[in-house]
Amino acid sequence: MTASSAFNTNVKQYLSSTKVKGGDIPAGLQELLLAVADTCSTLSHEVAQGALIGLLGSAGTGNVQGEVQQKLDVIANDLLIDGVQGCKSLAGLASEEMELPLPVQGTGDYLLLFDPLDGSSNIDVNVSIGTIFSVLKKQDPKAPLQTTDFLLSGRHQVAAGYVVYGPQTTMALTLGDGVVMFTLNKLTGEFVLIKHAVEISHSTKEFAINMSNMRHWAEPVRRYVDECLAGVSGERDKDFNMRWIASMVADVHRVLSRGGVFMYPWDQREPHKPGKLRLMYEANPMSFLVEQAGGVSTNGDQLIMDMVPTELHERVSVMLGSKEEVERLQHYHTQP
Ligand code: P6P
Repeated sequence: MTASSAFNTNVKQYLSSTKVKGGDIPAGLQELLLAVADTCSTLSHEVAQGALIGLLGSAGTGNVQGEVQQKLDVIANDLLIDGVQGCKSLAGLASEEMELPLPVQGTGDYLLLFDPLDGSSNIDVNVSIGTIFSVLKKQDPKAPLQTTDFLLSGRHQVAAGYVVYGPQTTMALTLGDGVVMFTLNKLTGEFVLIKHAVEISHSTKEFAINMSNMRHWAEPVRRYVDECLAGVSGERDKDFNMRWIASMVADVHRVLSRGGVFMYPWDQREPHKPGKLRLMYEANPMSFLVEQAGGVSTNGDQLIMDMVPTELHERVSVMLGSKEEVERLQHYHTQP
């Protein structure tokens, strides 16, 4: 059997044949997830062309976050909006790149939230970037769309995932019954199932954080990282390795693939902001994947998926990954 013939289930076949908690995946949700996957397949091709089609560099515009948009940020956002327009159960969508949500059908079962291209500061230096998406169940499918429809905790997600555009283009997906991974066959444009039942090891020797912010961290984070750096001669009795790709999708993909801890905690550079990363379309979908893979995801005080949002673009402190390590971090935060 050749390697390629070992993998012969595409996303459409997976979604139509898989049972989630004993039941079929609703047709409207299958349609939506397929539309997202197809769009990300197209986006993978655009990302790979980069300078060849003039797609590197700034778009010369800013987004609601006050960040300079890269050309590919805008293209990714437009592609995703276009890609899901035909989804009959999609009431509306919200994006990191747009201040307000966008109605699609106006009514319907689902709400889609996404960061169309996360890590875009890495685009021009050819480092992995990605798309993050979250699907919420609309509380009243028949009511016309309102911004407040999106303000649900991460526990209301019915699906979440990311696509990392790296050496392989790989999608991680959860529908609340475990995590699976697909890799894009660039010859056919189809995502093919490569991994079932993804699990994060409970212990790890690898942590990910931007060390240049060390002097700005709160004490619990400082203590945790100092102990990791002390290695076998310190509290932890083991040496640690450090990684920081500055692309959440790539760092979280590594955690899902081989364990580890990813941290972007609150720091005193902008003390009025709870963190850098966004709750609704970065932290929540990643937390859903991490919890479904046996890991933990916290903001230091509570599990991120328990947080009830007050604003669509609110930010959050994020510490996620291997259970034993994140629980240690959580303990350091809640210890007197
Ligand atoms: P820093 C990318 O801009 C992002 O939102 C995440 O993908 C990434 O983890 C983080 O910011 C990197 O931030 O401050 O290290 O550049």
